[in-house]
Amino acid sequence: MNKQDVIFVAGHQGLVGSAILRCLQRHGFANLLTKTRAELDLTNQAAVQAFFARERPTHVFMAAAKVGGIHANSTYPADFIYSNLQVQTNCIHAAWQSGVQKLLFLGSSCIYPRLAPQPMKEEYLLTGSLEPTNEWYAIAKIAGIKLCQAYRRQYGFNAICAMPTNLYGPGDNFHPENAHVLPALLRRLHEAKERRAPTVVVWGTGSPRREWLHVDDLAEACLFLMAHYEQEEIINVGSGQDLTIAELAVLLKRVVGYAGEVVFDPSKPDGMLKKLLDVSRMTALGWQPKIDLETGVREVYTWFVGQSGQVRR
Ligand code: GFB
Repeated sequence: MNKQDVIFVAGHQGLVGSAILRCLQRHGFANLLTKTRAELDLTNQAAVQAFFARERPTHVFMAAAKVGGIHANSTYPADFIYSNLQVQTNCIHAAWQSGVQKLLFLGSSCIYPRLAPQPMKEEYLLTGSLEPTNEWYAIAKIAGIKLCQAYRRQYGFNAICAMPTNLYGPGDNFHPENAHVLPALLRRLHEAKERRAPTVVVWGTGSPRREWLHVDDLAEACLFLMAHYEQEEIINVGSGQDLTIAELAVLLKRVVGYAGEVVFDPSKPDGMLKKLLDVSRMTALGWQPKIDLETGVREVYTWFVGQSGQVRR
C-alpha cells in the first residue's frame, strides 16, 4: 500500500472500522474513502457496484458487519445472517469487478467449531459443529472467507482474511442487552457505582474463558497484513491469553472502582466455554499486540465516562 493509494474503509463508523481509519491516518495515508450508511447502503448491490465503479479504490478494508453479543446473536438471527451475507457479497464482488488491488476481510473467532481443541489453529475451520448462540453470524463469516478464497482461486483476486478474537476499544456498542460482555459490564458497573447499587448481575456462570484484543492493536495488525500477507489461508489475530468472565468482572470492577458485589445469573447462556486463538502464525510473521488488557480497559473506561451519555447504547 502506497501513501497515495485510494483506500476504502467499509464500516468506518464501527468499532473496528474507526480504529482502522485512525491507524491509517497515523501512518500517513491521506487518500481515505469512507461512506456513512445514509450515503451508501452496503446491502444494496446496485449502489455498491456504482460506488466501486465510480470511486475505484485500490485497497479495501472490509470492516462493515452486523455484530453483537451473545444475546443479540440469538435474538436477531435473520438480521445477522442476511446483513452480513449481503454486505460482504456485494463488496467483495464489486471490489474484484472494479479492479481493487487488495482486500482484507475480517472474520471472527466464532467461525471455529464449538468443541475445537484450544488454542484454535486456522486449520480447524469447518472441522465440527458451530456454537449455536452465534451460528448465523458464524455461517455468514465463513461464507465471506470462502468468497475471498474462491475469487482468489478463480480470478487471482488478492483478498486476504484475518480472524480477530474478542475485541474491545473506544467507540464500542454499550447497549445493555445487545453489546458484547466487556462494554456491557463496564457500563453496568459504572451505573451501579453511580447509583450506589449493592450488586451487579453478570450473565452465565462466569466460567467461560475469553481472549481480548484492543481494537487499536487489531487495526495495526490489519495494516501489517495488508503490507505483508498474500495467502489464501485465513490468519488468526489475538493476544494469545484468556481469562474467565468472572476474572474479567473483577478486573472491570477494579477499573470502575465499584465497591459492591458481582452476582452470576446462570439462567443466561454461557456460549463457548473456551475460545482462545492460536496466534503462532501471526507471531512467526513478526507481529504482536502492544496493549495489555488492564491498560486498554482503563483507557476505554476514561473514554466511556468522557462521552457522558453520547455512546451508542
Ligand atoms: O461477549 P459475549 O456476548 O459473546 O459474551 P461471545 C461472552 C460471555 O460473557 C458469555 C458472558 O459467557 C456471556 O454469558 N456475559 C456476562 C455477558 N455478562 C454479560 C453481559 O452483560 N453481556 C454479554 N453480552 N455477555 C461473541 C459472538 O460471542 O463473540 C459474536 O456472539 C462474536 O458473534 C464475538 O463472534 C467475537 O464471546 O460468547
